[in-house]
Amino acid sequence: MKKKPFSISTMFTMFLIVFSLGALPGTLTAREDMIRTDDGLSQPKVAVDVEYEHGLAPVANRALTTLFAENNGFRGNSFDLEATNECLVVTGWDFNFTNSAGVTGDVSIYWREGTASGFENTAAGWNLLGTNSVTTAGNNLPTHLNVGGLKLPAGELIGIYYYVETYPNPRTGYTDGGPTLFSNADLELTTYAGIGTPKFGTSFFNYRQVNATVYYEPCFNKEIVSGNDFDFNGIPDRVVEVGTVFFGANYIFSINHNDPGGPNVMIKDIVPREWNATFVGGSAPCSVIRADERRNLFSDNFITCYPGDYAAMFFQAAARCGDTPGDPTCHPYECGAFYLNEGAQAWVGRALLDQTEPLCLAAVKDMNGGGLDYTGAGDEDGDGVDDYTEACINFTDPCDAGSNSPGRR
Ligand SMILES: [Ca+2]
Ligand SMILES: [Ca+2]
Ligand SMILES: [Ca+2]
Ligand SMILES: [Ca+2]
Repeated sequence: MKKKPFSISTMFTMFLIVFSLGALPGTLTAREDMIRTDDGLSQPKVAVDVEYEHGLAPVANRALTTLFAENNGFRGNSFDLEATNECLVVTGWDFNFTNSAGVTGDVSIYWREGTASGFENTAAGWNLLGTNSVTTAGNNLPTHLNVGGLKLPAGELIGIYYYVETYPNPRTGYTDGGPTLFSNADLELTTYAGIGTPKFGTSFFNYRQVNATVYYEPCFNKEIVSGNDFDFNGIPDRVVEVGTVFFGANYIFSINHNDPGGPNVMIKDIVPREWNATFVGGSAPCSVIRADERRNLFSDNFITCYPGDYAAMFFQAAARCGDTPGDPTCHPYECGAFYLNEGAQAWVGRALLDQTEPLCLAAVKDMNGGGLDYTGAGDEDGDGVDDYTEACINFTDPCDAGSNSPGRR
């Protein structure tokens, strides 16, 4: 199973952000009368004083915006994307077109492995993500391009190149300068060139900052949404104390599956019998066959879901440790990884496509006094590696500085 560092707290924060994407009003101010542009289409810059809002077009997606303040323009732009923590799927884009509202035209978007910079003048290595028509919203306003399905594996640089096929209807607006890095907790965007005519020709302009919003969601992951919060910081704890009867907790976890254009899949997951698992909502039909200890028909809770292109599914797992006193699933008894359950799996037909990380807590003891750091950032054994990384990522003992022996798994 592939292991990678990830941050439950970060993901949880982003979860909240999903539901708080609101309108962010801004004001565009007047500029000089005429500006010489890359395509020679100097436009009289009449004074603009427009109240605008962005964040309106998308729904419950996560998003990263550069800027919407063009002073130049032509066919398109090149830029790079990198998902910093976890695999993401781009679900759509906004770009800036300098035309007045209501102009229609076609825009193509390409991607490549590695940076876009320096590859604007060759078609080699570029893949067409899609071509779609847009209807302009007006200059310095976001115009949506409904082309999605681009996967951004964590830590991999993906170059982007977009091109207006029907220029000057519409005409891309961009901003001189760069390269500029824009980022949030999930995603980094580095601006590069303005694109001229023809496609992948020698007419490109360094540097020009793309005016864009990128909308995205997690690829396929499972994460704790709520659970024990012994440090009252509003974030589910990533640490549990060894020797405590710590459950009695209700955990809610989510499974996201986003693969637009991919095959229809079935999601399978298993929650151990020591929990009562229930489906508590989401955008995909799911069923849970619950463990029934009394009749002993099933040894575990079996979860199956049938997501479409985009789905977020939520489950509650309520420990029933009182039924099974002494069960190690409910009572972490030594330091190391403590799994709530294993990873979810995506299936198509009989083939396993993908698997999420298991839900892992770091079981630790208070070795250095002062109690535990429930965020996982503590270092009880003082070996320089934090408790969560040791237990859940490196599989070393978070309570032993002197050896690399694995903790409990
Ligand atoms: Ca907490
Ligand atoms: Ca401590
Ligand atoms: Ca440590
Ligand atoms: Ca250690």
